[in-house]
Amino acid sequence: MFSTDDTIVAIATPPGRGGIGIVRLSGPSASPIACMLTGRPSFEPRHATLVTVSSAASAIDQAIATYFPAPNSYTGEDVVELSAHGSPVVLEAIVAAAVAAGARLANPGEFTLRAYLHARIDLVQAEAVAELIDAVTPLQARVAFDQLEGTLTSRLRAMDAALLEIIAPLEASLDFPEEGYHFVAPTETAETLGRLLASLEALLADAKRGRLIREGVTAAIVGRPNVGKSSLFNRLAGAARAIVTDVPGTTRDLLTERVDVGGVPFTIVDTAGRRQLAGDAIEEEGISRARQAGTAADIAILVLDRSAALTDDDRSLLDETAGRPRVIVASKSDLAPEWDAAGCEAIPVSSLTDEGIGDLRAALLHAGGIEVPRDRAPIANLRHVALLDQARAAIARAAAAAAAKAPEELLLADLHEARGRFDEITGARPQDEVLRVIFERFCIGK
Ligand SMILES: Nc1nc2c(ncn2[C@@H]2O[C@H](COP(=O)(O)OP(=O)(O)OP(=O)(O)O)[C@@H](O)[C@H]2O)c(=O)[nH]1
Ligand SMILES: [Mg+2]
Repeated sequence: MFSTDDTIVAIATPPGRGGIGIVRLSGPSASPIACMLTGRPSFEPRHATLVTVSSAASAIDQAIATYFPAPNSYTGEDVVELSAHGSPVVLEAIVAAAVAAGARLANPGEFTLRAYLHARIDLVQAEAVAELIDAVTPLQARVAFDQLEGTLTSRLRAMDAALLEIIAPLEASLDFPEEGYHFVAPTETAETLGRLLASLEALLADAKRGRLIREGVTAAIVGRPNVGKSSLFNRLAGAARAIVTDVPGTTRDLLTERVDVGGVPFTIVDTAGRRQLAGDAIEEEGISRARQAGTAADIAILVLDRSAALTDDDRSLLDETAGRPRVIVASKSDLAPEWDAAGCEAIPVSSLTDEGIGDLRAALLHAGGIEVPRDRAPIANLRHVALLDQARAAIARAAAAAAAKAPEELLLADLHEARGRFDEITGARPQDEVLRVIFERFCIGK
């Protein structure tokens, strides 16, 4: 399934037109094939060379060829990149000419897979490449880049080294029982395991934040009619997406917009104003959808008009949203207040002057359980979280066994299991099925 002895080719730049488009060749024949396409005898390593790319039939385009000999290339194999004009027709013709010259079309993620198989990167870094390419906010990109730089890998390596230090004397005492080298310091072992457990738990606690950064948060704006929900929605969206009028019951359909709140992708939903008595069947349907959206969202943004006295509708919404993640907005804060926002921990916000919008964004991050990011990037990958959790459970068992002065064999089984999970994360013990699932997520040319 994972052969690396042939030469693969693909367009490495996104579909569509652009100034430049890149065709990438990787494998033992990358350089001979590029020579055939360009009529050159050879390429100087890592030198930009102006070439004319031709098929057997005719010239295709002028391009810049760069040759990266193995092992110092992205894949660890011989790689040639041809930067041609960014026209799909031109790039496809170059790929076809390379295939005619003996290359094979690359599968999705195959360049990165080869980088992994040639130990240029580990599995965590390969996954980070996909996540970096897919990132939609700068924070997502930073988290992915951190993984690419090997942050998680080096933390795992440190924990693995600590495990090995515990394992070595245990194994020795098993091998030489007559030497009396018996499980020397169970208390010390239990303490070291306790410290390891704590750092694993810290990593896992961060993972929730990581998941939200990766997958985003949905926040529904709810409130009775005319309190300024759509105005707030437009403010957060940075565009006049929703219709705003002074007629109560303006919004009927649900409107959604993706916005970047402190680097986290939020999906904000504008909903119909909620009231007991709807004006017509359309509004009634809108209210029913608003109720569903309010319940389904991760966070409710409850808007209460501060320039008007609170009503029964407001109070029933306060009850309805209590006990779940919510942010209360005291809207129209540019007008004279009718009630005290501090009394119900509401954030005074004006969609007219922008007052309080920054506070609202911070409150959204807080309600979503995502504090302003610290310097340490969290793990955002579910595969990593699941394996780390199994490692944590194994180390917890070993720590308990050490504390109870259990036999070496018992501890060793759990400690080896924990190391096995670390190895699975970094791909030191690859499984074809895992690799297939990971690399399928890539697009072709990556
Ligand atoms: N002074 C002031 N007026 C506002 C503010 N926000 C909204 N309004 C006005 O309040 C009225 C209702 O605004 P909308 O945003 O349509 O309110 P809504 O909650 O979406 O209303 P429905 O869709 O009918 O439920 C409009 O006349 C807005 O101009 C604000 O911050 N300050
Ligand atoms: Mg509205």
